[in-house]
Amino acid sequence: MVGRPRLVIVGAGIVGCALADELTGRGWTDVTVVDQGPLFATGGSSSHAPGLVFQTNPSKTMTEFASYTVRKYTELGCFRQVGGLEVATTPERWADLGRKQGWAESWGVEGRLVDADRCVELWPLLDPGKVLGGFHVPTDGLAAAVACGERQAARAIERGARFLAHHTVLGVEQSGGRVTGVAVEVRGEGVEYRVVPADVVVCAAGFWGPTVGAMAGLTVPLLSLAHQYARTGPLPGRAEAAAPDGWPILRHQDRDLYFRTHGDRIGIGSYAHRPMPVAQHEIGPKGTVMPSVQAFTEEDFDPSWRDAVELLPALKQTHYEDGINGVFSFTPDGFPLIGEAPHLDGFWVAEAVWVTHSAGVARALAELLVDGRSGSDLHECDLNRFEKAQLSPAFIEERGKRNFVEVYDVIHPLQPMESPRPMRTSPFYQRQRELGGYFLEAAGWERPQWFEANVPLLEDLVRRRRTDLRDLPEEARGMAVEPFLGAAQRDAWASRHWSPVAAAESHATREGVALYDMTPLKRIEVAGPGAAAFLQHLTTNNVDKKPGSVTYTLLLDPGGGVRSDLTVARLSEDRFQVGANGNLDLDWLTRHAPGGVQVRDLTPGTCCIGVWGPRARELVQPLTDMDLSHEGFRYFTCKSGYVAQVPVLAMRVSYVGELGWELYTTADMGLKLWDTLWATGLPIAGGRAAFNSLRLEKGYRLWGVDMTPEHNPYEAGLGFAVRRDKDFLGGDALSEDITRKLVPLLSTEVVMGREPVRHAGRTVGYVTSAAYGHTIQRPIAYAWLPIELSAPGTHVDISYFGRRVPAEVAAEPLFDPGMEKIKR
Ligand code: FAD
Ligand code: THG
Repeated sequence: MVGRPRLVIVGAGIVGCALADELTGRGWTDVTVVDQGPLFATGGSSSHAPGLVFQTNPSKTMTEFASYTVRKYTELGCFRQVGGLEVATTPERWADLGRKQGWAESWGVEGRLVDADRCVELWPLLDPGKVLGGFHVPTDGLAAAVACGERQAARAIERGARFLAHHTVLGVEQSGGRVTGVAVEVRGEGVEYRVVPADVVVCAAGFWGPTVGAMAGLTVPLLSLAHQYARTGPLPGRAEAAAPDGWPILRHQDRDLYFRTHGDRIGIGSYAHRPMPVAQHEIGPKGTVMPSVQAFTEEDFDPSWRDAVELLPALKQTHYEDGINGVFSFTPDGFPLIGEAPHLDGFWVAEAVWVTHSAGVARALAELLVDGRSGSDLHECDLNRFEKAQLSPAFIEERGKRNFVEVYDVIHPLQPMESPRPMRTSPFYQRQRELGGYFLEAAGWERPQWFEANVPLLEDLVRRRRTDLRDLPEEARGMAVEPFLGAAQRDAWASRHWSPVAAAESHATREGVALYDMTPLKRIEVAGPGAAAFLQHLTTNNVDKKPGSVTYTLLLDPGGGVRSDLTVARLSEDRFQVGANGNLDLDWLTRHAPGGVQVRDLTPGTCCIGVWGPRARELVQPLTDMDLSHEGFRYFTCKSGYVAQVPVLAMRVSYVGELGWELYTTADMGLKLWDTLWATGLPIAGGRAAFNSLRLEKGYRLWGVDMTPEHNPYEAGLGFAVRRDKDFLGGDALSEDITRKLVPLLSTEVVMGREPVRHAGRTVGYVTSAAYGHTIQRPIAYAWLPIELSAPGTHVDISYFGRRVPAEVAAEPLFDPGMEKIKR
């Protein structure tokens, strides 16, 4: 954008105000914020939020958003750092608080596990007999949402921004695929209509987002839900003197409750009630003072009141008063929505943002607008992360409700939502069911973790192992089996959604041949006369090779951060098939494609089987005329042909690090392909648990987990995919001078990811992916560490549920460094 663009922000809630401040602070001062309500208690969610800010979140980005919000609002004087306390009343929650402490430590928030006595010291009304312990974060606290909005607005106004009350946006003006302004209704003496011109419009309309989005033809995937909040009458026993600012904000997640003090009263919020969706057209009639407040339904609150009294017996002395059913936004996955409309340039959203993350989100969006990139990794929050199949009103409603219900649940990192499922199924789904597949979900796809049909393989593996150990006494033999399977190195938590069958599938892949359903892998066609030049400009490696070539390459953002890693297969002079990581890649390619280059999502209409293992050639060669010899079909090349009756595109690529091919065909022929390969009697079916173990042994990164836009290719160990002798997006910003590195750790226990890594008592990094390496017989954890601690042999500790797990940096790859298994 040249010069100073004219911006209109729709909504003067805490998000709109924070954004006006962040933008004007970066020199974009031509900012107009319009709100249908009065300023600054506009009637939106911010007007009612009790403003609790708990910073700790499984997501690094969300935690950083919250920490920035705390810092900023503390400076602005609208935040009280009373601390945050989460109490456990069940052993499961108590254990989970240990996990939470790990996230806080990984993401740089100071927090401690405290015993029941300390909990009662912090919150004297707690029943000491109920509480097992707590997690205390001294820097958490209370944001006065309206005041924070107002103070940020004041700074923005000083720099030239305008805030217009009683301006209701009724339409989004556009021309030639670009936004040009908003049409507003102005209510003053009378009613007036006019257009506010703009180069950029940001929708920060809170739970009205879907309505404003619709004016621009955009689906804003959030559901407005009512949530209950009430205050007690005065409590004589509240010791003001001890904590003049109030006691810490308190969570009782085992009962879906949170608490704060309001002077001598206690505020109680509940997520325990039934989901109460509010349709967009039911939102408080225009002109009502507080559209975000619905009538309080006591019968929904009563069970929560009883739970509150049980935790805080002193509440018996009083009752609840002035309750509300307050409305705010829930998205299908709980993350906010940040980004630009795919089809309308200049129309942005900052939606479904809590007070907790408001300043952080605003900063990130301001960076995106002004610099073209944010210092934060926004992939979890990107507006365009959802698949088309995840944008139906029915899906948004069902997942929004599930997120409300699960908001305080202990959620395992692999645990999918229960409904709506199944959504997307590959053509092999029927067969996978018949094989006893244990399904989890990703991007809407049902993905088998392992197959119960492989239990005999497991039994066979155990028999072989016992035979290998026949010289040992019987007792020792028994003891040696569990560790061999990677079962003894995991606790009950790491054993969830896992089975030792994965060990058998993993060994069968390394020794025989296995079929892996790669259908969920995003496939994008890039075609047209400028396709080669376009991909050459957008990615880091040289993709302008002969038709039939396949190249591993990276997408970078303008700051050199890794946006994705891709395989680019050149099918013909002007046609490429890109193997990608998700919808964000489709969005990125579509957005950057010049006229004449078509970008198309092939995923739903096609499918893919990875046929991998030393016997892959023996399996496929008899079924095809394609020459599958090592010389006839080189590593990282592709060919079109037939496998029996099935037309396929075959790509000699393997994310598990074995000989083999990815075989692509159209959805209609998918089942035929599976059955044809299966009928040979050679392969087994492999699931994602084995897959993940195999790829970690090879050191193949998983984008979004191992590396994100926060990291450059050299830090991520992907410098080999960068060609410095060509021009590409993000290349100018790249530096090989690095201070941190992604490295493999070998440890004694299987961890899950996101755990802090310590060295000499100091937190030095965090784990990304982890698995048991069945071939190398060691638990593997990839981790980010400072460069001075990245040398193989360095000893560190992983903190797992507060327990110290010793680990050692290893050289990579951990398996087949000479590539002998792949290139033969
Ligand atoms: P809003 O504050 O709703 O602002 C959106 C603005 O857009 C409104 O002012 C509205 O008038 C305006 N607008 C909409 N449509 C138009 C239009 N067509 N034209 C012009 N203007 C328009 N979060 C926490 O972090 N901690 C908590 O403890 C917490 N507790 C909560 C308790 C309750 C009872 C509720 C209701 C919410 C709570 N939240 C909490 C959530 C939090 O309040 C919201 O997520 C946050 O305030 C949203 O801010 P916003 O600026 O996006 O939306
Ligand atoms: N298959 C295909 N496309 C993909 C993936 C895939 N795109 C997204 C994601 N997975 C990309 N990730 C990888 C990671 C590693 C490799 C392939 C895809 C890989 N790397 C080799 C190595 O690092 O040794 C070869 C690299 C090279 O020769 O340049 O195989 O699974 N279609």
